[in-house]
Amino acid sequence: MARKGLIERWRARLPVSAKTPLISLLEGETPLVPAPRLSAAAGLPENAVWLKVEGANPTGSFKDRGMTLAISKAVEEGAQGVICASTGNTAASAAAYAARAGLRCAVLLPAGGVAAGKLSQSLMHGAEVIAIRGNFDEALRLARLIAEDSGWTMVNSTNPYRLEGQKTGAFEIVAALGRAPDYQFMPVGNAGNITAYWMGYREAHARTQSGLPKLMGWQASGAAPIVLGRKVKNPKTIASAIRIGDPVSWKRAIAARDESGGHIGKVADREILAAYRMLAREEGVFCEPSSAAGVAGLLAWSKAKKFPTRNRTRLRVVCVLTGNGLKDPDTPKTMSYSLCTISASPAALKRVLKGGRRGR
Ligand code: AN7
Repeated sequence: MARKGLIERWRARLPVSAKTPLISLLEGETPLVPAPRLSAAAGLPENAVWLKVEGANPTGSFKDRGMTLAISKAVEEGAQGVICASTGNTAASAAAYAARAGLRCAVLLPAGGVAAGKLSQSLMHGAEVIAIRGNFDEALRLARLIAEDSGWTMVNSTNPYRLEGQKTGAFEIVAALGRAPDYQFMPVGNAGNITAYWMGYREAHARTQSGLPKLMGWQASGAAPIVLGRKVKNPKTIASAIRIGDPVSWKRAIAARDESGGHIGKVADREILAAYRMLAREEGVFCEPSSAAGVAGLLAWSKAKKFPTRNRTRLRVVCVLTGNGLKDPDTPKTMSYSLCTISASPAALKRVLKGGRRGR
């Protein structure tokens, strides 16, 4: 069957009409991959944990789900250009979909705070890339201020179409598992995605009684405003995508947490990097550090013995891996890995290979 973009696939459940132009790069329908080794590491049955690999979207992150709708509606409404502040992935996605639509696109990035791949994407797609001497929260305030009185359409998650598009992740998971999972672990930055998934799961449940997961959101310890209950002025974490101190969807994330009976917690950078490496080495899935925050949360939750012990054979747990590991080529270089340079001779190569495989 020919691949469809997500607006076409879920048209009846999205705010579009026959007049809405379709700006699509055939996003969505990302793989839901079983994770037997992660299941075992979490002390759960082999078939419990599944990875929603959002890095398989056209620009390499979940942001494409919201952007196809936000840019399509911006074109329908006659926008001249779109603007966003971003820790990188929103910018990369906005730049690509705006290029596709022939719209101007301005992206405001925290100077020095964006992974190299994401910056390259925004530049290559022809966005007007503006580095702000400040953090993401300051860049977002600036973008909102300017957008209000200058006719640029905001495509941050303050734009309701972004969350409408992102809710389709929940529809796909329900379709793949035949029901909602019992738990969903995911990173939380601006808190748009956890809000969108809760909308999606509730809508799916209203139609087909598919059940509702407990939503388990994870912030980095140095950037955990929702956990601390106060804004964080200088958020710090190696996971630059979720280096956010004043999330836009703060209240709605708390509602999603409480209505679902879930939890929003924090994990240390050390735990994030351990999960990032574990997924790459043992599951063969390379996500970006921020995406690994949700997996670190899963491992912390199981270590604290918080999963019920009954009915484990039916337990289904989804981790949303929000972005592709290739976005961030620099973080792996800060970790130990095996790279040796030898002369181009068979003897030298044999000597290296005789050492045997280095352990995990
Ligand atoms: C890989 O691109 O905020 O809680 O400006 O890139 O919905 O914000 C990115 C966030 C998780 C957090 N994982 O999602 C941006 C931006 C990755 C991300 C998040 C982001 P939200």
